[in-house]
Amino acid sequence: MAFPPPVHEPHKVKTIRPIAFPSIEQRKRNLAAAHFNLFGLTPRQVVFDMVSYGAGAMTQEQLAGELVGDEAYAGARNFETLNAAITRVLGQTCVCPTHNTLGAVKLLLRAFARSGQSLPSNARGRVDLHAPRGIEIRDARDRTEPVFTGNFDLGRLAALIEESRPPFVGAQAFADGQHPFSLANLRAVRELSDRHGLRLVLDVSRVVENAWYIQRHEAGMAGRTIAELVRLIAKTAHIVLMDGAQDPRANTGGFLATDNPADHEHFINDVVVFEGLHTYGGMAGRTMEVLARGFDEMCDETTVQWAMQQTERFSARLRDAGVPIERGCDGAYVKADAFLPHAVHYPAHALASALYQTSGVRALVQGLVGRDQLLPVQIPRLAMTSTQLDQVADAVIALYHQRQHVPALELERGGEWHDQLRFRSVFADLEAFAFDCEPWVIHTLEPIARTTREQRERAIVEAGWNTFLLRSAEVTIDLLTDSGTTAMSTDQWAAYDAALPTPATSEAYLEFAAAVRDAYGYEFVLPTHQGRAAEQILSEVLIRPGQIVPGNMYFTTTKVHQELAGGVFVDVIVDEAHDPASDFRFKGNIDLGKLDAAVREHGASQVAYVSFELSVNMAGGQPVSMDNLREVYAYCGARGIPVLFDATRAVENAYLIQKHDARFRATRVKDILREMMLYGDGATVSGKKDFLINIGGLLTFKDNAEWARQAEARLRIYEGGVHDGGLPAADLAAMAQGIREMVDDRYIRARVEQAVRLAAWLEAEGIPVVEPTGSHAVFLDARRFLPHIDQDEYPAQRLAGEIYVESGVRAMERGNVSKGRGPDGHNCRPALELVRLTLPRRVYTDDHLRAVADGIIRVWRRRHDIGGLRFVYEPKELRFFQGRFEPLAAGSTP
Ligand code: P61
Repeated sequence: MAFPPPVHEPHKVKTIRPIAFPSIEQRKRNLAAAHFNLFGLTPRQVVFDMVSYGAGAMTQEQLAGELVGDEAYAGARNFETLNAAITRVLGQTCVCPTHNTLGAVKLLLRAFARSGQSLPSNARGRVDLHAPRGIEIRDARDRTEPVFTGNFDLGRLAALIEESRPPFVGAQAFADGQHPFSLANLRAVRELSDRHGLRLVLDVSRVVENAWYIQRHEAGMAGRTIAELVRLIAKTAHIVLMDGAQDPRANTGGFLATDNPADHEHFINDVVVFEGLHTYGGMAGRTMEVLARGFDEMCDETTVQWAMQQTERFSARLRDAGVPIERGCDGAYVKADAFLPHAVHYPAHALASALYQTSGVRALVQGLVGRDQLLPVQIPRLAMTSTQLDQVADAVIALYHQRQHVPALELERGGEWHDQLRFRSVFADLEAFAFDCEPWVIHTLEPIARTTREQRERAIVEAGWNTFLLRSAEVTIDLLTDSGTTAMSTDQWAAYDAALPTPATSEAYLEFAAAVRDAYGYEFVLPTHQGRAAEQILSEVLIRPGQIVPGNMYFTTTKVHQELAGGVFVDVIVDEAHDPASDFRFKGNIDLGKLDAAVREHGASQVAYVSFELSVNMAGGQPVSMDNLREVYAYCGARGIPVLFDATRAVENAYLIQKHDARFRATRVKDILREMMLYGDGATVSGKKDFLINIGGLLTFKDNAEWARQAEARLRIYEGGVHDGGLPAADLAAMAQGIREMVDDRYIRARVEQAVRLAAWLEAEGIPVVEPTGSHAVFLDARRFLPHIDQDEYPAQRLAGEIYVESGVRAMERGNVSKGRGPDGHNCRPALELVRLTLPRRVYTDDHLRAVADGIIRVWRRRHDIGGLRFVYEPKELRFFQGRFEPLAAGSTP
């Protein structure tokens, strides 16, 4: 094979669409209301909508294109862009735009065909459009061809042409979604058409999939790129037409294109009657931009390989389980009559209803009634993860195992088209299928860097072996941080766009304050531009110079602000937190003995507050238990010591309580969080984590009006208005929506369990990671990974660099370099010498993370050849950000 299959998506997730998960009771009600015809269901009533048409994910370039539609009536620049893209990709120079593919078919038939004629074709799907016009489609497909099942039977085609003198020959790339042709056959069809003076009209809506098939299976084509093949296919026809909602991943749009100006003239004179002007054809300017960008992107080799591999894997999973299917270029087409032999009438509807009842998956029966008994289970292009697709396949398989219980449907109201049908039925006792996957589908995606090892070797040297100094354009999978790297949801973007700006009080602020009060139960809400700003204000309000601030392990910015306010940080975290091999479940806990000792030594009045971080970052994302929260609060309450949370990752902590504390297993994360917050007097939050946003922070107090007053006084001079904290209303609105989304049980489970899976893959190879897996990251223990490197030669820093060189994955050192030097000028040599692989929220799939694991496993296998580093440039403060190093050879340690 010329192109090895990619092991993960060549893109990451940019924005997501949340999925609804209707309960089985809701699904039954919905089914009854829709008369057992899934056409009547809306997307919010389904879990996965398995249709490819217009449901694909866009790239960020396409999304940007939506906003550059000039929406001119005449001579739109967007049409020029589209025309150029079509010419570049397909080759045809004369383009006639249409509102969608139906518009293109309409113009084509008006130009060349009339009622009573017949058309030879390799596709039956188009029957739906031709039969009502009195034009008959004559099947010319070669039924004996095993591989290129969309090939024309040339003898039959010749006979049909002789017999009925058709107006043109109609061909479809990947006909009906199931039947690809070979280039050789298409060329033979062209020759035959030319010989008879007929045009070959080709529907290229799924040309990319057909090109992939040719690349894979046609002799001599393996070395051709998808782009080359697409052009060869398109240039074989006299006229091409396309559905913009297929390969170019627009949500509508279409066109006819040709090199023949006379044919083009036909189309553009008719387009004004039915579609719009010849320079927009019934499309919005933005649609033309999305389409044009989709054209340029659709032949991207790796993306095509990835999408087709997903399709193959999906079909194979079903076929291996015995489910009767036909291959589809965009999914699997289930043979409903073989699946449900006892449902004689409308088996596809019976199957679709049962699948929806058991799992919430919608597969749609469309078009004219009576064509075939196939139920297409199509994959929306690039919108789903492999984990999700595996589970959709499993849902179909689970139904297959209980197929004899699926009831037949009784026709209540007939019709010619599937959308008209209504049925009556009963609900059988079918076992439900429960999804456990990302509760979103991909809305937009962002291409990621593809680099060679040589490029990465150069990049790491240029970055002085410091991953902070790598350019993101050089990074394939970026696990530097989960801070501000979230993929926002479409609901967040909607709120962002709708927010009204003002330097006074915005609705967005009121929404934000309401969301915070609902999530935490605290009264006073002060927005800040990010977490460290809240930390500064809190420290200034609560710390008197000379006071101590006991806390469960330091965080860099938190400690800096406590010290700037004159406080002294005292670490009171449990000892287990410093031992990466200890599997104690709640390593974030405060050791009450240590806390009591500090209070006794300094006196309660000398304790500013207890700084209580949830899901402790520097310890490895380790949670605090509910009991510990309660005990610390009771202890402090009795002594008049305030408890202030760093609630940056409080939701993740709440999830780990739900998972590991049997008493909370059935409690929603939202309720656990509320209970946790009872045991504190206020909190700072870096919103860039839990809140699912890219910028923002929060300072909040439970009920202390005086603290709030003092904090507001500082907010005005440091940050912005008291009702915006320096954030635009738009960001506040997105943050308010993020706060509502963060406590969704499915979301937080999917997020934290991703880290658990990554850690398990590494541990299976014996790679030392911090136990137990934390909430937001997997931490590699560099001391045990590279035991031959002295800590003063920075094993974690080197390991992060090696991981980048090996795999293009960026991680962060959290060890000797980060901790810095003590007052005596020596390195602190902290107990934890770690590399953090931090997981951004909703951005990477399990396939990305599998590739991360495989890369680290390769480093592990050559670990003995890896040496340390030495500083060549060392800043005084926070040296980990800007420091530069050079490598030492393995074994050079004195
Ligand atoms: C991170 F290398 N965290 O984990 P701000 N509290 C907590 C945080 O995790 C946190 C902040 C407060 C980052 C970014 C970061 O030395 C570093 O919104 C528990 O970033 O101001 C931030 O919130 C500060 C990375 C920060 C660092 C400082 O990647």
